[in-house]
Amino acid sequence: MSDKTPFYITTAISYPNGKPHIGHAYELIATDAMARFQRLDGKDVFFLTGTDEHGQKMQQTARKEGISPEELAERNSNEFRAMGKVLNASNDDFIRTTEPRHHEACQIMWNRLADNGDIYKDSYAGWYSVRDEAYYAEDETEVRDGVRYGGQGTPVEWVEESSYFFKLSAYQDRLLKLYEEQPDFIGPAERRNEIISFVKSGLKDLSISRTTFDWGVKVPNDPEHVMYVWVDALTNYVTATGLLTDENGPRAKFWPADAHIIGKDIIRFHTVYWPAFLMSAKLPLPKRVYAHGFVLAKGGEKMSKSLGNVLDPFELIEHFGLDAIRYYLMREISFGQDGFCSEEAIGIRINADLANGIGNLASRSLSMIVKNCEGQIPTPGELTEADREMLASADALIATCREEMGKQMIHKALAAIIAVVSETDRYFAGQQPWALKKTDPERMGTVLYVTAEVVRQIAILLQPFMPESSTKLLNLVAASEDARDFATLGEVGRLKPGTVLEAPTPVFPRYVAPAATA
Ligand code: ME8
Repeated sequence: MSDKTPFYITTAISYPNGKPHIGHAYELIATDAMARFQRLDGKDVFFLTGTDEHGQKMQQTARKEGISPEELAERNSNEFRAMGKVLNASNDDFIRTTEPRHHEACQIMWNRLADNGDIYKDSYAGWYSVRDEAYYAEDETEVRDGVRYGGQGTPVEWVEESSYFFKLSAYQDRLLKLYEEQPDFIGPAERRNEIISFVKSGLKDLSISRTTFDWGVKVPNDPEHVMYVWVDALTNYVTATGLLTDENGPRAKFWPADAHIIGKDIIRFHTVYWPAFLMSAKLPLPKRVYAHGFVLAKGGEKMSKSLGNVLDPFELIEHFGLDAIRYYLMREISFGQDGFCSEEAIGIRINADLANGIGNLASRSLSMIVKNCEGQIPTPGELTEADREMLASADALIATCREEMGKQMIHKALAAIIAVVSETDRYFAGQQPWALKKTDPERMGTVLYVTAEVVRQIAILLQPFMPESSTKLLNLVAASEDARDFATLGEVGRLKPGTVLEAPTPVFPRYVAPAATA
């Protein structure tokens, strides 16, 4: 048994009705960075992602393609799994909602809600959006050019059928109390306010089963009904811990989740329905639901096939390299806001921060050590005020990063790290170690030692965001394999004088845009 604190983090599970796009990649990279951060910080991490394979949208897409929903799910779920590998995602499990473990967990969940007296049978008549897999009240829809659209701008259809209902209306006060007592439950704050006013405006009971199609988890003892896909989808987070089938199982300790990372379009499902289901099932609630923004094409347009502005994550990675893309998305877009992605912006950002920033700093300082200090980390002499300040800035970074990552402010953690890179550049330029070579070699050694030590700490801190490149940087400063986690930051892990360094090879090549073709 590990005595480390458990930390459970999830992405949304994606609909495999098509191939993964940049939005899916963005969410997985961000969640991966948070999971890696906590692992390096000594937590026992369980990081889950997967695919949401049931529902009408899947069934309709399969029909259009002339294949079965099983085939569609299998084919595209594999694409999502493959994307995880390409992105170097460190997820510990990949859940598919078509797996037997999940069907079993959903039925247990359903029975718990029923045992609590929260499920009744009636008939449903109302608007449904297959694209959103969501019910909309009449006043949440509008008619344009003869077509009725739901809240998120997708077409709705009239549905009338026998249905089980969940007594969501009975949870209004308990939900408002939750948002009040656990103010961190929903982030960012704007989203929290939206949800509070939505819940205050009144909750209706929720239709939670369908009879007009059969691609879903069967309702216990009434196989004509399949569960509403969101009941099934949300339950995945508990399924994967095994808690519902074996409360002493190896992963049961991970429930409740520390953070569900999702996009802003599905916040209502996660912060209204999900806590209500969990309250009804008498299960603890997740600690936080954080909604990130959308990745938009250049100019702020929504990406769409018809506009021809869809950015393919696989092509971007092919072109720029994985860590460059991971870095760009995490650094450039404020996590929680919408952001843009364009090839031009990626090129500018990675050259400024990576090639000219940390890459250049590492190669200049380390190649000077290799050339002028007999290839060994020099022994520092007495530290000046400037040296101490420089080291203090590097030593202070972990506290800032912990604080920012604890609030999902990924971009701020990265900005803090890059600010220290710039500070080190100024320090290095100001100390002029190349001039000290003749006048005061001992002092040159001290400056190079301080710079290399900052590079070590920055490389350690960059690991969650750019795992491969940071490993290369850590190899350049000859950090031993077992001294790369956050416990080695600061004074305790200082570089050892006398450690032999190899001549540095470039870690972040400068990006040169291909010449425009006429
Ligand atoms: O919503 N930018 O699946 P999904 C950033 N199956 N994020 C985006 C995005 C974009 N352009 N487009 C989508 C579902 N996303 C459900 C979830 S969870 C129990 C069930 C995000 O494939 C979106 O917000 O439509 C969501 O968090 C995730 O990608 C999967 O979207």
